[in-house]
Amino acid sequence: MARKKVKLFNKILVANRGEIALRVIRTAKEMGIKTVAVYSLADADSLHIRFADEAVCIGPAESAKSYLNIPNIIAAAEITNADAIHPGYGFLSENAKFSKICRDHGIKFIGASPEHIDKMGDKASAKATMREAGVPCVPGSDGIIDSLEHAKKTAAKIGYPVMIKATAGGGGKGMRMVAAEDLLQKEWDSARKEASAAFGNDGMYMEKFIEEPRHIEIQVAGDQHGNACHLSERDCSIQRRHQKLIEETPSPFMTKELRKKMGEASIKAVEAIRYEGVGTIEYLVDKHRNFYFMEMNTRIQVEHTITEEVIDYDLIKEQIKLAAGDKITKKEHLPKLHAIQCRINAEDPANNWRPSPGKIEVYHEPGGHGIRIDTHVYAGYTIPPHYDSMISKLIVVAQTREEAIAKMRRALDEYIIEGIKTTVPFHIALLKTEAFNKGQFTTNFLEEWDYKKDL
Ligand code: MV4
Repeated sequence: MARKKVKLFNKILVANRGEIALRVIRTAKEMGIKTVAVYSLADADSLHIRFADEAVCIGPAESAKSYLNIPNIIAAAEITNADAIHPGYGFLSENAKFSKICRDHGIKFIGASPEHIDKMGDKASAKATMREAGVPCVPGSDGIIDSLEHAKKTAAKIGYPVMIKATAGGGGKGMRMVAAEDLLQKEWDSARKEASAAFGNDGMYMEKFIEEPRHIEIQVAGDQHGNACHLSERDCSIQRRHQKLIEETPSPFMTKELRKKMGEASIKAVEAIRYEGVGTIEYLVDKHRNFYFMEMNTRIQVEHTITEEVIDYDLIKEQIKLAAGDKITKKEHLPKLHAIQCRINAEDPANNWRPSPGKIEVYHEPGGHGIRIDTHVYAGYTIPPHYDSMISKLIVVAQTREEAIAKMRRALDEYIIEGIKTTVPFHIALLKTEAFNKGQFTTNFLEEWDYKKDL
């Protein structure tokens, strides 16, 4: 993807934990770049500390006092003489203030600029920017709606059902479907209250409600010279409460023509804002294969792995090279294989997905051709209760979708994790469903399938 020789960094501080911290450390090591791990007191036994060249404790278990503690992280970078910081995903990865503070300290933030984070973080203005760039968007309000009256007028114009969304939102918070006008006031008030409490910003916008959509996202990258490329799609339609559970590429719904259109729209988006680094453009795709811009993620994502497997690029390596000034020379990268990722969470799907932290007593990973596991856990490891419940990503790659599904089933059967509850039984059941095997699913899949009886 990026191809010119550039001066790389000497030392990268990884401002994250868990599998993604390890993921970044591994690539940095292969590139001959030194690494610094930071950790909270709850993570003293974590592998990212063992595999990094240096490690600095940045605070107590609570994220707010450690992995979100900007002064302590900057101090750790200065003490260790790190010239770049990789934020991973979550935590400070899309924090404009942190990106700016890194810049002000002469530390390269291997992520988006504060300007790009701000521009895409406000969803109504991100949408306006994308529409301007010629990216298809869901019909709806022109920006923020300032009153209930204005909301009523807009909804009458676009037609029910409508979706009201918080401009500071994303990931579904402060979002409401409204089926008819008599329900508008109630949903309007409750969505605004929720947005105000969650983000301190109750700005709302409105869209036509897209029924039974798919969530298909395009991996993109931009360099510091104005060039952009896309690396095809990922289908992330199967989610629970806006948490992705399984991702695959290519999407079983994709066609050559649609990929070309979505890829070209995504390149236009990156070029229009002169985005630098790796990112993802999320779309809703309706049953007629119309696609609509939803959001842009200005970070490396959990599911970047499946793109790596089918395009044959190390995206963390490309991200580091782009941050160092490397040039993009090829605009379009098409999938050569089929990859699927199951997120293994320490949660009990039979018990309302209750978190299940604790000690892993027995641990055995599947192996063999086409299997990849990205994880920080091991036998005897204790999962702390303070953080995200994802403990492992099981990724398979094969020539066809059918072979990838067969391989994933075999791998899930071999995956032994005892002492805690995990989402492994859920994935085993999911891979038996007719809908998944036929590739016929939408974002409503989990509401329609009574998975508890199949666990
Ligand atoms: C929508 C939509 C239907 N119509 N917008 C959910 C999270 C946020 N990123 C946007 N979301 C949606 N926006 C319109 N106009 C349905 C969803 C949605 C959804 C989207 C992707 C993946 C899973 C989802 C689950 C429920 C709702």
